[in-house]
Amino acid sequence: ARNLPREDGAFGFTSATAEDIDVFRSIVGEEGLVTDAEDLVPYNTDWMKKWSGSSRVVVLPKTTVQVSRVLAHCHARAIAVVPQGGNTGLVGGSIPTRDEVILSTSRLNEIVAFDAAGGVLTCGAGCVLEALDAYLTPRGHCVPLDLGAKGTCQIGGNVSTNAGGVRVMRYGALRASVLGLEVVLADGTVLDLLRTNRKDNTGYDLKQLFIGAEGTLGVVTKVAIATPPRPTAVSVAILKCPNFDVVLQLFALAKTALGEILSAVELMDSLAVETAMARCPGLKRPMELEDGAFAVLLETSGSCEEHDKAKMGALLDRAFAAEIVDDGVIAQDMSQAADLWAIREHVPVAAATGGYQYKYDVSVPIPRFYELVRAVRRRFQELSLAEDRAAAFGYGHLGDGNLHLNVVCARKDDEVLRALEPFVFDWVVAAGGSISAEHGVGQHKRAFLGLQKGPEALALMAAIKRAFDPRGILNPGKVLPDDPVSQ
Ligand code: FAD
Ligand code: S2G
Ligand code: ZN
Repeated sequence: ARNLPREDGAFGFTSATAEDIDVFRSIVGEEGLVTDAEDLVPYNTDWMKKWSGSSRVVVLPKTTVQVSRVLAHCHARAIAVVPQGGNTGLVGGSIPTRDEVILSTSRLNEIVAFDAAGGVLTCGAGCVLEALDAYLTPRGHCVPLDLGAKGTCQIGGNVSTNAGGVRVMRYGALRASVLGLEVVLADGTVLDLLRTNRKDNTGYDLKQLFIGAEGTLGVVTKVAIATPPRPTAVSVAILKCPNFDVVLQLFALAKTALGEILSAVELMDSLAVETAMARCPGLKRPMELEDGAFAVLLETSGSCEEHDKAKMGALLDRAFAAEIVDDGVIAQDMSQAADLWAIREHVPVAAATGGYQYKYDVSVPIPRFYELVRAVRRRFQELSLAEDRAAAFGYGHLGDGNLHLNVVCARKDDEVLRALEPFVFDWVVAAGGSISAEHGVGQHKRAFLGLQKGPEALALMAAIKRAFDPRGILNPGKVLPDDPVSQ
């Protein structure tokens, strides 16, 4: 049964039939299938409940061979497939656009090896990030990324979105830490790029194409990742700055005074903090923040408690003396450090609590980090969109110029969407930034990719897509502006 060609007339795909599901069952067993309508719901809906699919079957392979056989079957039958990890993505990349088969990596969750000397971890794509960090802790290492979704997101999904998070300042984007991948291509070919060498200059670095490809070029089944030594001394402070100009002064001072031990600089505006405090009970208020003030979370990660504390103390003395900071809290122990981080990590949770949210994860030049929030608020005023209808706030990874602009509304509001898109994307591109910093393109931003990438680049991406996935069955409707493959 072929489903209707897509609205945009592109190549339609075959819907999986009962016979196809029998084939899947013969490959992964009953334990590797979800077909019950109720059980399917969480797989067909994203974390923000903005996108929903109508997949009638989730296949959960346990081995690479099973992934290969499932894909070979789908490829032969022109059945579209959505690879899914922890389903915490925020651009609709892991949700079917129609009734595609969902291939979940959740059962590919074995640790394969850990080389303690080199700090290289090899594991299944379905390993949950937090579980990997827990595995590494007693071994004196840590995963080179940390994000609010760590309890659910999987390393295969992190690789496929080239996830950022709060440790990018220290360890760089995930791309830099991935040493090898095992990937299964759309036709079932197993591509063994699973190497653990830090250096390997032997032809085109093919693994890089899968990092950030959001499931459109292949299914990542194993990952080899460089894991840094776990810092033995971590200190966290939240400081209050009266305005954004002073935030920039604090940032410059922190880089000078803390140097190599500075591991995170996260910014929250007053509305971001107030939204988290109001919607997430149990958070401990760090300080009073009047409108227009900012909270800056600083973290240092080093190997000598005394040395690091002395550096943080010297920074604070200089910041208070220069009146860059007018209030602040330094965590006295790891539990208080966790309390301070909890405020930052709950901002997106608060944004998702109640009502509807419009989210813009963008890279902007650091000096202009907060300008977009002000421009959106001005635009809302011009369009008479009052704050109780559309509240815009800004927070994010100041250290690497990654702003999270969130607009929260009582409900889905097309007038607010029209006010935001393409305004936000045009503004970012004009500022020399990127319309997607770390969350990827997914369904949300594919129509705007042409603002960020020229026709030559888009044509080359389409050529790569056709080379890797000639029938276009992997994650159609995501990333590229139109599905470059048709029968
Ligand atoms: P999914 O959501 O399941 O999938 C993401 C994309 O990757 C989809 O396109 C999917 O098709 C594809 N995919 C998944 N697994 C595979 C695979 N094995 N092979 C091929 N393709 C695959 N992101 C950040 O970068 N930084 C943050 O700070 C951050 N904070 C977050 C905080 C919260 C509270 C939440 C809910 C999300 C946050 N995210 C953040 C977004 C999200 O967690 C990341 O994008 C994460 O990397 C997604 O991992 P996942 O396993 O959930 O992937
Ligand atoms: C973060 C999470 C989601 C958002 O908290 O760093 O990446 O709100 C974000 O953009
Ligand atoms: Zn983020």
